[in-house]
Amino acid sequence: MLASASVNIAIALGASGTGVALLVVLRSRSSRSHAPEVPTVAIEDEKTLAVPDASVSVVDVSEVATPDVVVAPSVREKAGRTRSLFASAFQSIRGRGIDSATWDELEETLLLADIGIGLATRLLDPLRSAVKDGTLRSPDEVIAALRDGMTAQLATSDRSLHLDAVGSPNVWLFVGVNGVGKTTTIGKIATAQAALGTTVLMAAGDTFRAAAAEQLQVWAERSGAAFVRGAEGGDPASVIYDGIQSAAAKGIQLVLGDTAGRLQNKSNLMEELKKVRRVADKATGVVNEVLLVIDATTGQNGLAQAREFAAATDVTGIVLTKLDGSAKGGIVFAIETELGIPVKLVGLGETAVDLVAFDPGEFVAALFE
Ligand SMILES: Nc1nc2c(ncn2[C@@H]2O[C@H](COP(=O)(O)OP(=O)(O)OP(=O)(O)O)[C@@H](O)[C@H]2O)c(=O)[nH]1
Ligand SMILES: [Mg+2]
Repeated sequence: MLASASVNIAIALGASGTGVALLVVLRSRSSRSHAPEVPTVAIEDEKTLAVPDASVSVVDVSEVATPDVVVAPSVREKAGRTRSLFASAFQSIRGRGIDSATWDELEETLLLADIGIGLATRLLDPLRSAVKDGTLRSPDEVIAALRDGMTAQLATSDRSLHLDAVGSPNVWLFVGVNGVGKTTTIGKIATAQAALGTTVLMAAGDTFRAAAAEQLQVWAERSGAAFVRGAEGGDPASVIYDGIQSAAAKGIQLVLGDTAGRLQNKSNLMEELKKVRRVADKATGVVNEVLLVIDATTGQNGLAQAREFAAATDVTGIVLTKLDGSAKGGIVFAIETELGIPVKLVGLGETAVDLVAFDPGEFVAALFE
């Protein structure tokens, strides 16, 4: 059973206001020789993770193949495409010195990274003036000033995920267009939270396609979360409601609500999400996060999506997925400055540990190294 399983600690995300904590990853029963050596701890209360109920599918984690030992990746390591975009521009500017082409090159780099024209101009104009009046003299000084300017853009957001320790279940809803990574993100978060000792229930509010609930169920099985689903084509809002009520009845702390990325047409999706939110608010829980999932590879399109979803639902934060495969990491700046919505989490791959709390200092540093 779970109590006898040893677990390994890896760096990952947490909640409760800090944004960063430890993730405990269940060790694979067939531990492999290449697995890094890390300290082990034991999970003390297995009962809180296994909650039998007729309407809730509960998974005995001892029967589930758990992921091998893995350390959460870093943005520096995974956001290579955005990093190399900046690196090659800086190399060329340093090699040539400051001239008129410097500004074109910097602007082009910022635009390719999908920072957006408005912010690119706001970042570069003061640097151009500073070079003219002699305040900035060398390429290194210009690059350092750009770095400061970009850091300042991300300075003020509250990036914490709200998880109250006591009271009715915390509800985090996940919204976003199809294929962005909502279901995968829920799986990653459930893994991290369960490992931190939080009891989790997943509610399969994506009733649009049959495979969606099954996909979520696999993640529930992997992470040991309870699971609630409805009929295919059923009412997403009632699935979320049932999930919250089940969690409340069983004392489960966190409900992760999946939603569909598409319906028969787009305007219905927004109406549906509004209804999900209204109904969730009526259940015995507190909706304290509505996380909009955006695929970083879509760049500025993601910004358009964010506008639409933010207008329909009360988005509390962004999960930016697939930063590992995107050169458009600059979308972080565009989202935060244009919409004022904090990027809270970043997806860096497809496995359970490939999700980290967004750390603006680390992100900007990675771009400028
Ligand atoms: N490389 C990479 N792939 C990711 C990441 N997050 C999700 N994916 C992949 O993106 C694909 C779509 O992910 P889903 O979680 O099914 O997306 P969804 O938003 O739930 O999609 P719908 O249910 O169709 O609305 C899957 O193949 C995931 O493995 C990430 O951070 N990096
Ligand atoms: Mg999905």
